[in-house]
Amino acid sequence: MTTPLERWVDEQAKLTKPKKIYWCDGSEKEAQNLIEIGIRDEKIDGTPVFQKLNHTTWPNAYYHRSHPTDVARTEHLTFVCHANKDLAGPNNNWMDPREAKEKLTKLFDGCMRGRTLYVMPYTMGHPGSPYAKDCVQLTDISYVAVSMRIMTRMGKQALDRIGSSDQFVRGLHSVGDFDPNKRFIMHFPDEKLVWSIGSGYGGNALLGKKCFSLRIASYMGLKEGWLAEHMVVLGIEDPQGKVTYITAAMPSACGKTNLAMLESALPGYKIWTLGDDIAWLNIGTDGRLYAINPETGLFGVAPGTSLKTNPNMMHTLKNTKFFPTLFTNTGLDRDTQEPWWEGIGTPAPKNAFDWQGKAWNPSQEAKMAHPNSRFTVSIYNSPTLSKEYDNPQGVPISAIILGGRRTQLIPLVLESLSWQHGVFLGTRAGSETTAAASGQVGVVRRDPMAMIPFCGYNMGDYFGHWLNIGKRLKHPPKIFTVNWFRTDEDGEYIWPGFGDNIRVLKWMLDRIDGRVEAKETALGYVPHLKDLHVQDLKIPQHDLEKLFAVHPAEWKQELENIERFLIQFGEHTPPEMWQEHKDLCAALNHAVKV
Ligand code: SAT
Ligand code: MN
Repeated sequence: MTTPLERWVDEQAKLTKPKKIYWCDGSEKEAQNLIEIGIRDEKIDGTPVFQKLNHTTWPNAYYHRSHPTDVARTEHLTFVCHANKDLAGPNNNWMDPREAKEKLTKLFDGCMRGRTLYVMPYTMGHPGSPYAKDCVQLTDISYVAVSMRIMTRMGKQALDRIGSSDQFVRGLHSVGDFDPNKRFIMHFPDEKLVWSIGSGYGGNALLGKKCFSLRIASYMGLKEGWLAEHMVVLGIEDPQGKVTYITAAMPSACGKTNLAMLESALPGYKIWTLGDDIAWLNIGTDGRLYAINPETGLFGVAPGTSLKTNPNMMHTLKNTKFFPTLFTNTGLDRDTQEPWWEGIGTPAPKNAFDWQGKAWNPSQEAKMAHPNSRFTVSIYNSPTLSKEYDNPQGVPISAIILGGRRTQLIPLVLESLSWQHGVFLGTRAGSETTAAASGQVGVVRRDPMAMIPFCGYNMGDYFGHWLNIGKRLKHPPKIFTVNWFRTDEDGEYIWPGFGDNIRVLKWMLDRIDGRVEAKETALGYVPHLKDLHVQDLKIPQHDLEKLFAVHPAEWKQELENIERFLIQFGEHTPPEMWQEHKDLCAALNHAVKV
């Protein structure tokens, strides 16, 4: 008797026509073999898929150079194929599922000729967790198979869990011929199915990540009463040893990984890492919100990562507990075989390849590492891993941070007046775009809860879902916003960021435990400056004030922009959000008058 999984793999093989089918067991030995295959047999444009790095200085590390057009998520080629366009909403590209299948069937037909089809059973979430989900991804490149071993619980255990069930999330992936005109990432939420072709890049190709754990899972969460969010999960230990757990939503490449592994600038405080990208949030029997991180790896932006900005990550990258560590599209020192990126904290090597494999010329303006070059490393290698990381129930959340990258307008930190007001703070969030997605960098786009590229259904309904979750919580977390990125007249960041962000987290703990009062403003609660532990930072008082300055005139344009954004969702936008918008307009008007 064949199982539903075997039948499905068989059907996909008939379509894609690989030379060979290989079932992954998730072992370290297998990962070593796959890397060997990537070094020896598989190529991208003539370049081996993997190169061994210097194992004296970077133990267990391998280098991967992508196809030059394949360096970031391609949101314009990403579709959410609900039967009905309205369900996908204006926040998603939509295609009729039949049309999408027809289009991609042609592209998948024979695309694995001469290649190996790797079958990867994996679980998102700890296998003992009631919230875990079983999945299978097929791929035709060793880089994706090895990455999935790092990012998910992949292998035999997942296969055993699936057994003869047909309840598993399906993902079919092929790099195709890397042609950007034949690159598509298609989601079929009703079938819990993803089809992705033409890219080997993280968010496009590791289908357990954004495709399943956010787009498909957010839609499952809508129907089942939970939330799948683009959030880090961390514990903050205070000098008394009490650990408070929080989550934080921030768009890609806005410092989530640094926050999740922050090295505290305040003595006595310590951060415990649970996740750097995705949180699944469920309501516990005690009426609190519980978070699990469904992933097991960290897929972080390399440029800017150094012993100064994120020492814990640098230690993680050199840890050998879990094999292997991958570097993608960084620069490469030709003499020492070490990876290099801008902001690593050591001088650029003289004799180096840039991320495209070209001899690097320091006199040119070009960067050696791609701005979205990445490392992939197991979270188990992190020296700050929380002892609660594998807790099947997750951790109880006391605060949710909704962040973004704004050089103007948005204060360093803000506490919401209520859950509903907090949802509005998330809804009205905007952020300047980064290199993590292809397209123009540095323009403000509205990015509610940092989910605009990842919400697998109409975002108007998503706002309503957040409101409903709040109603069901007996002990809702406090909601805060943060913005580390505000600049002064010279365009310099005012706030030092990184390890000093603990000062903002400490204020949140003080608020959660009721130790300090806050000042009510038109935007929400802000700290009394005396309560922000910044005295030793020597930031001039007027600069500190700038971090919280509200200029109602600047807000006029912002409010119009938010209104235009919310209008798009028509009747899906909950009336509560319009009420909050109205209240904010009135509060800012009042602020002008006083
Ligand atoms: O592209 S990924 O989704 O893997 C990383 C990111 O953009 O957050
Ligand atoms: Mn992300």
